[in-house]
Amino acid sequence: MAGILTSGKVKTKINLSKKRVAIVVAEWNEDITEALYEGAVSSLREHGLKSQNIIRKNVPGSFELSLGGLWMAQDKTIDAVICLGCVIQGDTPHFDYICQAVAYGVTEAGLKTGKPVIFGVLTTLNKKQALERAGGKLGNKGEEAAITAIKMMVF
Ligand code: RBF
Repeated sequence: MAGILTSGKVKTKINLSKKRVAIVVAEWNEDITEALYEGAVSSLREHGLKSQNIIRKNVPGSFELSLGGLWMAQDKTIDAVICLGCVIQGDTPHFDYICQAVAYGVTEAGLKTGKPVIFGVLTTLNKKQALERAGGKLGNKGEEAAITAIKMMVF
């Protein structure tokens, strides 16, 4: 099955039936990350990926997405990795350390392996902002992460 990829006004027919994508999901703020995961999977399926070619792995928190993402990107059978997490600001500077580390780690995983490793991590000031971006009024950032993975796979 071929999907249609839209970029600006350009629509491209793509065949992604042989592509394998790993989705690494952080368990912290699980209600949010599950919604991001559902969005990513439905978007990949819409574009023609087979369900058996979408491989899910869990990590405890967003901080662990870097290593989980790297491990999956090192798998020769995987074409792209999507890292999904949600970091919500608390009363301590922990938020900044986690956000900075995961942004750096996800970048590094992609550069080290030469594969798309997508940053699908919400970094919000509160739960409301996260819900709005996980299937709420501002869409689903998991879906957007999946489209980014597809665009990079067909680069
Ligand atoms: N992980 C998240 O994915 N989102 C969070 O909002 C989050 N907040 C945390 C706040 C504190 C104070 C701590 C100690 C950890 C938090 N983590 C969070 C977990 C973090 O990503 C990681 O799993 C742990 O720090 C263990 O390395």
